Parts: sequence; structure tokens; C-alpha cells
Amino acid sequence: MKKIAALLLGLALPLSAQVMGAGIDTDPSAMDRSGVIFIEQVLVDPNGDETLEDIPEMIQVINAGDADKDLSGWVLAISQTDGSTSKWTFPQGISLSSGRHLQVYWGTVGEISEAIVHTGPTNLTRLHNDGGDLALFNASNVMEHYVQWAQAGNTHEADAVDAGLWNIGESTPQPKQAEILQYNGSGFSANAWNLLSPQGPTAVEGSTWGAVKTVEHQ
Ligand SMILES: [Ca+2]
Repeated sequence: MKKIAALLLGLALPLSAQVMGAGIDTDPSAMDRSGVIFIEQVLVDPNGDETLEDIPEMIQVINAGDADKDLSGWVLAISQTDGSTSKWTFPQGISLSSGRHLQVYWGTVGEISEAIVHTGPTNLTRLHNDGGDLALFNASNVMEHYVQWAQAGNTHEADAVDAGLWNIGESTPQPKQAEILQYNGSGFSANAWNLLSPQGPTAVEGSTWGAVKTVEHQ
């Protein structure tokens, strides 16, 4: 847990919600996408017995935009092997400041702090160690970000491809125990993700969030 907590770079939970301008893009889904909230890190296979309530998987999101962002009603969803979805909704009133990070502890119990939210004692499916995916949707049910590891063809892949957030058939390597999938900001594909050892040096040196901001969605 301490190692996970040490990864936290900062966060705040202020008040306001500000919707980014839609611009002149003609794609309705892209118009509805904020384009500034990203899945930044995913701990798929934590040390210890992940079926226990005190051994969380972890999903970290970042606000790469210039304004605070209300995440009330946003959704994290993973595909299940039977084609269905297991999802968790961000609580009402949660907001992420510009440049800050929020860690979601998946499947564990705990108090909400400025840095961490726990999904609580739910029936959420754990992140599949052998291969799975994770999608982030905004409150309008528009996919904002996506990652797929170790195997392709998960339920959300097709929608992610349609949204310009993934390439069909791609997946990242399988994360080993305690390794973290880290988004490096270089577009929307498996190549935009590195595997980061919690004990090792960063694998994302040189990544720039500015590169993400300049990507034009389809
Ligand atoms: Ca897992």
C-alpha cells in the first residue's frame, strides 16, 4: 500500500465543474468528449491476494486540461469474459483540478480522501490478470480513454476503435505482479503504454502531456 501511495503525485477535490469547449469537430462523440481526462496508471495484479479487501488494484486518472473537471457520474468499466461489463461510477461531487491525479482503489473499502477513492465492497470484477481491458466514460456515456492488455478482442475494444482511442487487435504486454501500466501520452494505441516497475526507475521519461493535448480526435 505504501508503494502505491508513494506513486501519488498530487490531487485536490475542489468544487467547480467546467465543461471544455466542444470546438467545431463534426463528430458527435468527439464533441462530447472532454479530451483532458485520461487513465494514467493501472495496477492490474497487485502484490498479495487481490481477492482480499485490503489488497487493491489501482487505477489512476489525470486531468491534463487547464481547468478543474467534475467527474461526478463518470464510469470506469472492464469487460468480462462473458461479454458483459463490470463498472463503477464516480461519486457525486468529485472533481479533479488541472494537472492533478486521482487514484481509484478497485474493489477495496476505505474512506474517500483528497487523493484516493475506494470503490467499496461491491461486486466488481477484478482487473483480469491474464488479459483484459479498461474503459473510462464520461457522464454522457462517451468513452474518454481506453487500454487493453495481454489479449485483444475484449468487449469494449470495438467501441474504443470506433472512437479513435485504440487500434483493432492491439494489446499491451501482460503486466507482471506489481507492475503498473503507465500511459505515456503518445496518442491512442498500445504503444502509448509502458510497463512500470514500482521499484524501478520511470519508464516514461520524456513523455509530454502536450502531445496528448494536440491529438485530434476523429
Ligand atoms: Ca487483477
